[in-house]
Amino acid sequence: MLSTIQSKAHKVLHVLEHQVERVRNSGNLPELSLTDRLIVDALRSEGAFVTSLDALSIPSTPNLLNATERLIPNMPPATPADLVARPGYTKIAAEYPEIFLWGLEDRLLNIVEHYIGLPPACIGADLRKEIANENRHKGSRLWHKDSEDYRQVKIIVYLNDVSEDVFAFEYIPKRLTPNNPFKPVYTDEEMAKTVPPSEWKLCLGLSGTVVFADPSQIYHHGKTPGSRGKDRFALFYSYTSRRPRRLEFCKTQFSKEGLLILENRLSQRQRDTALWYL
Ligand SMILES: O=C(O)CCC(=O)C(=O)O
Ligand SMILES: [Fe+2]
Repeated sequence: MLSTIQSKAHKVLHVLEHQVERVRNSGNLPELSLTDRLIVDALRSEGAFVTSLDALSIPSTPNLLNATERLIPNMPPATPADLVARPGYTKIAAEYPEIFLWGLEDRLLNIVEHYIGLPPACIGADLRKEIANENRHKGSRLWHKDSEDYRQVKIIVYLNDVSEDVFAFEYIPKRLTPNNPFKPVYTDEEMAKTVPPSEWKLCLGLSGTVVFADPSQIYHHGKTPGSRGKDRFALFYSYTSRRPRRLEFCKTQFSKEGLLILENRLSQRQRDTALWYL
């Protein structure tokens, strides 16, 4: 009983500390262009924003695409559960550093910092091949919210065209997202009883489509088109604050060794963002 009260008090205190830190940091936020401000505003109101690599025009995008073209033919096979294949964070940092460096571009960090309200931590940079099959009830294929921090940003970059018959990111807009602390995950059938499918937002788009989302604020999942559909290749960049709600969970998403390989190529801000807990 006492420990439950203590743990609740600890959580409330942590939330308050975040709020105070956000107010303190509000005078230090970097400049944002009008278009980047639109992304931050959409994250606040809708919980997500869809754009493209072309529209973003990040300087290192050609290096990123060059690296993903080299990596995709060398992806490991899917996991035994046949859900997702990923090369591993250390491999990305060591052999395809351009992938990680893209996620540390100043423009992206500015957007993330404005939204989170605090200097960001990059807790993962990942290339995933999601396998199209009938398995709808495992891991991130179930509707869920991420729980690493109170505010998070995920940047998802599609590396193949994603139409109705391809694995895709789907979310519930923030104003409709269920808020039941006792129900962490929903199947499609359960979600349909709570939010009508006509309100679900399926993110489709050509290769190079970029989705910004706060996965801690909106219910979302990876929608499999079934075994007759097509797999999806996508990059996933993940950001939290540097004092996240679940520190241990954040630390395990990126290998220390992988990050240290890159240390000498990073600016001070990038180092603080990538090596925040070392
Ligand atoms: O695969 C997807 O589109 C969703 C993955 C997901 O839920 C996440 O990365 O938080
Ligand atoms: Fe998620």
